[in-house]
Amino acid sequence: MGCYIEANPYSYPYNGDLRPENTVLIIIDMQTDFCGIGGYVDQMGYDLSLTRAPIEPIRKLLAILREKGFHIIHTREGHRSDLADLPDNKRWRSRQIGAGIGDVGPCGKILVRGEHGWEIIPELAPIHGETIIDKPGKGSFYATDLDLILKGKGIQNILLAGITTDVCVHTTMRDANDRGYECLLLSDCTGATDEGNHLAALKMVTMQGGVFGAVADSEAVIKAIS
Ligand code: C5J
Repeated sequence: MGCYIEANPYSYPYNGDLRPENTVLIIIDMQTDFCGIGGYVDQMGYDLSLTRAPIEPIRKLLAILREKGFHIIHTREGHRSDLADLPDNKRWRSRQIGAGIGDVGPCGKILVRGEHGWEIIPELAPIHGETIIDKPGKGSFYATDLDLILKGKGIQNILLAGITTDVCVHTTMRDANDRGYECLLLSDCTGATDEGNHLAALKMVTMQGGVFGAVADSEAVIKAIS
């Protein structure tokens, strides 16, 4: 008998093989730049309550998964201080909306490694032994060693949390799915800069029998593993 999480459109994981040894929670980009006052998202003028909404649900789930020995990985989007890994068009677009990546803002240089805005928020800070992936792009696999690390740990199942649902979380989920990982998007542990986009991103996953995996909330995960 396997262990399944009640999810949409199917009970996750597809094969019922859900164990701390083969399952990771990936928490994507819970950085001040994406959910803190004066950060990148705030500078662009978006509603911070939307990207802050997942903080409490993630904090609760994280404590339980840590206690049960699940793998935990955190990611941070950010660029080298000399901006050598920042494409010109990414910088240009961010300047169009008044939050130029690499430019100085209230939290230091926007989306630059080592700056205050780039740090993971204290509520969800990684603890000793947890892997941190620094990525220059939206996806967590692009120009990182994430796949190598997941393979080395024997990971089959990925639970996805973090921000933003429609950008970095989705890009990571789609790529992970193509690589054969069994993915679950956590609806209350993710958030976007637009509520409609958040809901659309959740819905997209559930098409075609679960085209990128499945969707569930954190309570369903807690219930299944308790
Ligand atoms: C964005 C992200 N939205 N972490 N990054 O630019 O989703």
